[in-house]
Amino acid sequence: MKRIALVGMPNTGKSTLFNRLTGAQAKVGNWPGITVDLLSARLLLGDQMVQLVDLPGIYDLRGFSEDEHVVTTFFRQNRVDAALVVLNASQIERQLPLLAQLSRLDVPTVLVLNMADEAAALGITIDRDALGGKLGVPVCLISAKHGQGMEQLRGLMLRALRGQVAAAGRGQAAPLDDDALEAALSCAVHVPAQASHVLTERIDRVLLHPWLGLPLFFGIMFLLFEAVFWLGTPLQTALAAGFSALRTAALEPALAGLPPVLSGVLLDGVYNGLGTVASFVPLIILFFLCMAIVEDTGYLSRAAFLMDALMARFGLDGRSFVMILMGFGCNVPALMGTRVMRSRGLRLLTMMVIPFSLCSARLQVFLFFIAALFPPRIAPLVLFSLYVISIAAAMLTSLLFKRRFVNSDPFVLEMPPYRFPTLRQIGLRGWHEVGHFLRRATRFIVAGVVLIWLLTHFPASAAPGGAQTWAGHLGDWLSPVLGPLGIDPKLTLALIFGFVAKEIVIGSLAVIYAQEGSALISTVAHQITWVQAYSFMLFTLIYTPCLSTIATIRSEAKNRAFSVLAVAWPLALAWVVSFAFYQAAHRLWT
Ligand SMILES: Nc1nc2c(ncn2[C@@H]2O[C@H](COP(=O)(O)OP(=O)(O)OP(=O)(O)O)[C@@H](O)[C@H]2O)c(=O)[nH]1
Ligand SMILES: [Mg+2]
Repeated sequence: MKRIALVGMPNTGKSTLFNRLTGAQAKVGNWPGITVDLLSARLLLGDQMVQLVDLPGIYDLRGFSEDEHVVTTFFRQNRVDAALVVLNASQIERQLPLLAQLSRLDVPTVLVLNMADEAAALGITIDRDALGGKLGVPVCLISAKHGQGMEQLRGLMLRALRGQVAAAGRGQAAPLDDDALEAALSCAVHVPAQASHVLTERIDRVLLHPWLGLPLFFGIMFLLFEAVFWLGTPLQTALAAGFSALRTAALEPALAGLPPVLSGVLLDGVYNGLGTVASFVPLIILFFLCMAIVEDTGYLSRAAFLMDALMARFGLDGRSFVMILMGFGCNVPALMGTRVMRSRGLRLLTMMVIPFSLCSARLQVFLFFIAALFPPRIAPLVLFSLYVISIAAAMLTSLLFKRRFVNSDPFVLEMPPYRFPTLRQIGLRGWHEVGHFLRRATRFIVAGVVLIWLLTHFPASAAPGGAQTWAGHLGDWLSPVLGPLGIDPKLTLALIFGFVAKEIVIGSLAVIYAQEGSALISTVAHQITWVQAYSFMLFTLIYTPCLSTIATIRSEAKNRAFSVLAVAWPLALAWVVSFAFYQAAHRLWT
């Protein structure tokens, strides 16, 4: 199968184009460095199937970041039949030198000028034919986001595959040096003297205000979180009630004929576990929609800018802060996002702090315990305190380790204009994230929950869930370590499984207590105190987020000692923090 690659600078819309051409769902966002790995999908071009490959954005073919490495390795190891060089039409003067560099690859090239809509709005005019003539490659002007110019692009892709297109720099006599680029630009491109994004500048005058900027940023984030819970919590309660009703009305009668062991596994294990997790889906959807909006509009880059100076004191930079924010959704993509960093020290330090970000899976655990043990009036405050501790743990860690992992890369931030995501983009993104959450949740939960059911019900002679079961023994065995934190054997079991993925914690509690929904909440409320619950939440917040995080750290850092440190340090910190809290609070309040 013929192969076409998408190359270009970061944030020029390669993934948007990739999605538009192939119908795939690559992640898109208004932040340089969203794509960090190769992605490929097939598309029908004329009468042949072609493989299209989306690559991470690069500034330079000779660069040293992991992203650039991915791209150069790709070209070295794969036969590529044509390259689409995607540039931002409104920054063509700055981005065109990349085309000259790519001429070294010696593959038939089509120059794709994306974001034609923005260029037009800025009054930039580009004479395609003249530009193509000067550069010796065909040029097309498109808008991947809105779908303009796709037919023409497909036509050029076909021509490139038929060998009717030259490699960049081979189409004419003169080499593509600075003079040639200069000549091409001056005859084909007209940029008005004042080409600036007026709206973006106006908004930034407020949002990047020297002393209003940061308070506004935290205010906006706070309001977004409030909105998520205000809308999401009633939905979650309704869904949980629905699942319980379904169980009593339909499932229990239907399974009544089965042997008790089997109906136990199915109802108390699989159904309770999945139902309890599924009821959190509306909250998770809302949460990711908010993240998508913050990311897609370009506000993330402003966050990086606003926090850069403060983060530097902790040995990090503005990009690390953005990765920490992304980690609030899921730690894994945030860890991979560190590939844009050129300094290895900075990258490792950032990877060390990202796992403290309170991700959506942990959020689900906290919402459950907060609903069980704290009055609604102070619930938002309790949750807020956990976010504060999440950031504090990250900052403490970077302070402690910044001398070991030194940042050697002063970075220049690109500030993209504000872009408003289309409904299609938001929908795709939300769908993608929820699919990811559900796939993870079901994969881990079904296996985990069945295992926990077995552990809490065997040997058959023991009372279910009692001290004589295997689970009881396991809890006892760890009680010298976790007892001083107020974490009882039942919670211990949930923590052990939570090591695999936090999505299992609530599902496993449903099995351990043989309850679900509101009944589970009230059982937990009767069996533990709020001090124990908070201690448990602290531990859950700080220790290893999940196996996937560890695996990602291992594969990204490519260093065993670092991976061990990245697991051991949070475990130790979690123990110390929970211990200190429990011992103090326990004496004061109970
Ligand atoms: N106005 C406008 N915005 C676009 C267009 N194409 C993409 N965008 C926006 O540009 C931003 C970057 O898009 P991506 O597709 O993630 O860019 P990328 O080149 O894959 O970026 P990296 O993966 O970081 O290298 C997103 O906010 C898109 O919505 C376009 O034609 N017009
Ligand atoms: Mg991309």
